[in-house]
Amino acid sequence: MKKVITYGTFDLLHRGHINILKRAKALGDYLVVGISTDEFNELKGKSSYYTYEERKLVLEAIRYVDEVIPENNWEQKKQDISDHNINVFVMGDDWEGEFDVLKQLCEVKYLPRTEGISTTQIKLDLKDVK
Ligand code: C2G
Repeated sequence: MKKVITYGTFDLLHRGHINILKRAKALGDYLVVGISTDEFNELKGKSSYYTYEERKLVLEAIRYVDEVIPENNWEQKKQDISDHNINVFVMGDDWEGEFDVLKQLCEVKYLPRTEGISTTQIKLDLKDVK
């Protein structure tokens, strides 16, 4: 079984998230998603609208996602890859090159981001809605 992993906050889920989850799953048979905890989000300088539990509930309902694990820090990826016997690590290409160190352990793929949508933009757009 070919196992894929990806990580993210996945707040206010949108088609950009769905696209990368769908394409990540297509690279193997089983997709593990490391979803950022609220505490790690703060470390990332992000505050999510939905809590970790809410974001986890949503992710687990997506047909492309087989397992959701917490992402607590930047350092856990190597351990996750070995613990879960991961063959492919996937991220959007806004992270191009950032995780090449993981090439020692598995395939590393950066997939093109979906243009024209982001959680930040959704929040900004909603601010103007009366
Ligand atoms: N993404 C995308 N297209 C968009 C928006 C996001 O392909 N329009 C991808 C990102 O590239 C990322 C994933 O969706 O691979 C999740 O995006 P975020 O929730 O914004 O996650 P991020 O803050 O990039 O956290 O350790 C890695 C970090 O946890 C990644």
